[in-house]
Amino acid sequence: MSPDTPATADTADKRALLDVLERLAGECESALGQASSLEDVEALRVEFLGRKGRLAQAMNAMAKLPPQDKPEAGKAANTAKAALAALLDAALETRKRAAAAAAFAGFDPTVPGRPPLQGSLHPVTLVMEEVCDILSRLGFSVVAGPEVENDWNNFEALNMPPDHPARDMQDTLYVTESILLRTHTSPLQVRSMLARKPPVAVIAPGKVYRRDSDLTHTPMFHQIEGLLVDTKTSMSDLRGVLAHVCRKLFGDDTRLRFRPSFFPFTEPSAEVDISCAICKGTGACNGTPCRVCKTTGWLEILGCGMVDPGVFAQVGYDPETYVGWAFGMGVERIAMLKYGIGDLRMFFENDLRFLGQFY
Ligand code: 2NM
Repeated sequence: MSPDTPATADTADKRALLDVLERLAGECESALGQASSLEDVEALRVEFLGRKGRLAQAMNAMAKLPPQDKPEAGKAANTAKAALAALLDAALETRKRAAAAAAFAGFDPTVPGRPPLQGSLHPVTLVMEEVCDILSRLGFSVVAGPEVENDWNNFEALNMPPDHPARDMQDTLYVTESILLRTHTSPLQVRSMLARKPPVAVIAPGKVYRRDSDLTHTPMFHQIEGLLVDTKTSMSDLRGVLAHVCRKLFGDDTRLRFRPSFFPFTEPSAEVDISCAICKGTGACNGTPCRVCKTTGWLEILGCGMVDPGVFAQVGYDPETYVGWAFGMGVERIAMLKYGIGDLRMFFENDLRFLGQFY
């Protein structure tokens, strides 16, 4: 259109629309100059390119132009749209870069990383592994089995028929009349005898459950029991094995003392004390009374005995042919003595400051 062409209503409309389209990019650019955030840029994209935005409004006006004006206006609209899109995309990109740079401001990639927290074994686990290791080297096999047991494996086979008074001291959680949480690991020895022919030498570590809860008892604790059955063995073999285990655990100078005791599944039975690992059996440390052994010089550490012939009869071993011995110890108690832990509750509080101290 030359400047001297007379302005009709139609050409004025076209001129006005082309002016609007030509100004859009410039206006968007100056508005972007004030837009500092990603959200500001997005708002401008809606304002200029949105479905009801300023470009869309201009396109609506274009619909009213006479047909011969539409191609020129359409071209100008496309040019404006491309220019707006380029401006907004570029603005978005620079804001994103700035945000990323700000997020890394003050970040020093040469600073060494924080070391991950390294786990450690629970002192109860450590003692169980150590005792199993010591006895494995002597030829014992380590056995495992269910914590939910039947009455026969837990009591009857071990000379504790229904109503036997020894059951009172081992009350536990019953699942049914005859299914219960095992009160000791002895059912593992019963299972081993049923599954194997003598000679049998097994060691049974694991969790056990009793209705007991005070400063020195928890409803769940850990035991390790050992069993040896052969045609010829005696209490002196038992004593030799236990002396070896105790000296490995507490030091070569550890002395042992056997006291007569009673268990339903052994006869004779004994309780074993070791010389106090803290005061070396003297009852005092640097002139002050030993708190660990309460000045006696001895620490009770396990129970043991010759397997009662009645137990052999229950598992189908001929009591005239076979003899055997067994022992059992509480793992928490051993761990307390070995590591000098004063309070049983520490084992179950899961305080990492405590648990991280054992290797
Ligand atoms: C103990 C003390 C004495 C023991 C006995 C048996 C079995 F199955 F052979 F009869 N297992 N464990 C036993 C003997 C356990 O714990 C203090």
